[in-house]
Amino acid sequence: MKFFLVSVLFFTSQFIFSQKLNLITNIEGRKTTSLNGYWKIIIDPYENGFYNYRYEENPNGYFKNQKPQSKSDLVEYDFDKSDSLMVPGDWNTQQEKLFLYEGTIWYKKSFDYNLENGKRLFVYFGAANYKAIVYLNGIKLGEHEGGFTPFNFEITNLVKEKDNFLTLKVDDKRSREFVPTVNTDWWNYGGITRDVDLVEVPQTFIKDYFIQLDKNFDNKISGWVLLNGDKPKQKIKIEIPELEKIFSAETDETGFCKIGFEVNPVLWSPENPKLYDVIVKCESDSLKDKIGFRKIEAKDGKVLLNGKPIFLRGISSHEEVPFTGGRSYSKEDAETVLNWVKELNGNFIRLAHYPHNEKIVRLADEMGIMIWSEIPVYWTILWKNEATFENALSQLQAMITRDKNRASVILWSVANETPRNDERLAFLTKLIENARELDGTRLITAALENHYINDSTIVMDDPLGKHLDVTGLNEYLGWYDGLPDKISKINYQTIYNKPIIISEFGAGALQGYHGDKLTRWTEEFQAYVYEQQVKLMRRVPNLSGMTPWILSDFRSPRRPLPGIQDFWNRKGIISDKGIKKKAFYILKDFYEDVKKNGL
Ligand code: GCB
Repeated sequence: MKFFLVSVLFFTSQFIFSQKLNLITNIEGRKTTSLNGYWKIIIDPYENGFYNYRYEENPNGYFKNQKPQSKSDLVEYDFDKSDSLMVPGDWNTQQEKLFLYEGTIWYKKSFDYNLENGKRLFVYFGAANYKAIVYLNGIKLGEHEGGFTPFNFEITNLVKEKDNFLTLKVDDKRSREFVPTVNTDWWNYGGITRDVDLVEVPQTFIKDYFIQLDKNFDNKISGWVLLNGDKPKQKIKIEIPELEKIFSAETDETGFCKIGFEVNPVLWSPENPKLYDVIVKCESDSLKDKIGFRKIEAKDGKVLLNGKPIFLRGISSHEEVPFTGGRSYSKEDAETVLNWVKELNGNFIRLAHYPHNEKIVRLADEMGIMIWSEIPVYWTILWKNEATFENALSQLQAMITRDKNRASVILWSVANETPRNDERLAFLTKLIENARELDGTRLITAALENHYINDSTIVMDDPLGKHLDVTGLNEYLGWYDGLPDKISKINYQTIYNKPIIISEFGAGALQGYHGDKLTRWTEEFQAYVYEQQVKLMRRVPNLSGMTPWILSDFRSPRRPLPGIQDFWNRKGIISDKGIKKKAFYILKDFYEDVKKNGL
């Protein structure tokens, strides 16, 4: 009875999260109509399309898409005569005049849709940076904050057969209370940056499900299914044809049902990234996914994959388009990035510093590359502000909701390089508790900072470490912290019996710039830092993985140095044009050695 109560409480909270977030998952597996392509836009730096001259919300804003009804009518905008931008896509790299723009742009897309009786329709956005207010046919559907997480709205009762218009106010102005806050080391690419889809579902549909290997058993799959609609109580089935498995159950009056059944799957691993077709069925809906089953644990200072210690040979990466720059969203870009990880002899990627698009996560599932996924709780956000916490929490919930069935994701990270203080500890501890409650099958981490106890000893003793499964550590020995010669003089200690991942080290180099190994910005300097760093890695206690900073150069407003940076962070081991620097080969050789001989 007690167990029953605990599990009811646990799964009820999952259900409440899912309802609150209202996010539909596995969009790929559903009937969709893409709204990608050119959208009409109006650049609105003063937000005239939203506020009147008294700075009150205008009920007749641009979202009404008005046209003069007579020759005397005054309408001071016209979407259809305005410019266009490609969706998905950041606006900064599409028009020169928008390169440094931060503010509001209105988007409009017209479409026809023939919705069959008894079906429901949602509009789903992969992401829009930063704040989006969405309207259909002049009526507000809702708002979303956070530039890297998906959101959707139901439009069943608003959609017409002809001439619908979807309007969005997208605003990427930075603000102190946002997540991230005003100061980041990456470009604030604005716009509708990921796919937009119309998603058609039956009256009662499978909204979400969690189907993963049970963390306590190797031969049990457990989780839950959640239906949404007017007939929530239904018979459901989970089928895994290749394992000749059919599991049946029934949802309750809230559409929720817990699942659990025995199976013997081939376990997912980088060497054999086995995915199974999994079919989730209810009486009114059916949905297919491809899911891998694996177990990830942290024990005695080691990370274990399927019960065996594994070293995470990784690299960090921003969501920047390879070869040209701009916010990346496509499967082709994801392929380039993950193939580079493979070429490095890697098996792991840190998707920094925010949730990346779903395509790269799904591709990593197929290619056998493990993922560290994180939310943009970066540097110094407003730890005491309730709204900032709610915002961070909803980004965490959305990240977990979208990717919780992906075997590749092994780590959820709640923060990067945050200062040690009580407010931050309280804030992050609450996030960690929430992450565990939503997904007990993965490890929780955060990228922490170096703490010296004398000139040559650094100790991992951040109080947050107590609450994490894996302690991430960013260090810049040889770059911000001394010259490369210093690296060999440093030793690490930890007060935690937990795995350490060196989540960043690095050095900047302009590809093609050569000199001696102590001349900054040369490939030789960067290579020297890598040579010394890989030696240091062998001396870090409990080292279970590393993700040096960073795979490719990426745009950053903090990096103005003419002729060298030109607004690019040059710590990539691959240039912004896709050319490998010397350091790439040092890391590649190190990973080859670790792969063969261990650390
Ligand atoms: C860091 C940050 C990362 C920066 C990097 C740098 O510690 O975590 O976002 O880009 O340093 O290049 O300075």
